[in-house]
Amino acid sequence: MNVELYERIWMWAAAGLLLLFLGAIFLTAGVQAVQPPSHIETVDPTALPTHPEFGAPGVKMRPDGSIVVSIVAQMFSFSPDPIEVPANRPVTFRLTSADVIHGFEVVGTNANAMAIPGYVSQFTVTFKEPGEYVIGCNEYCGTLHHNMVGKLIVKKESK
Ligand SMILES: [Cu+2]
Repeated sequence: MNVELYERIWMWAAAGLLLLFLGAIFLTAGVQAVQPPSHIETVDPTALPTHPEFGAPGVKMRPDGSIVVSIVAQMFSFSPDPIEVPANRPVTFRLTSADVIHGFEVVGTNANAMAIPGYVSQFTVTFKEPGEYVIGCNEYCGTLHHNMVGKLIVKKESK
């Protein structure tokens, strides 16, 4: 079979791009731990105010010293806000939405998940750098979406 030179070049270029994109997926998933939250847990979005956990969202410490933050996202805020967690300790975020799909991204970190009504998204991160971080909603959720920001305060651990 005779394949023209230019066609051959384009075929190799296309194959190269595919390999490059696949490599980027494996690199970010494996090395930088960018993974979709796969925690499948459901919750009734209409009954959040009386839910034992999401009825009173906030920061709690487990007996082993790790931190759990329960968060409810709704138009156009996050609850609690601000969120205060210690540095250098695993922090498990558990979030859900009371209305529509929202995003929850701690800007400048790899903490990033969707808040989906009816589901609990869960992920664990350890913040090494104390400071104030902006939490942004990165899913368009309505007319005031651009105002939907929160604050995360990572405090230096005092021991
Ligand atoms: Cu939003």
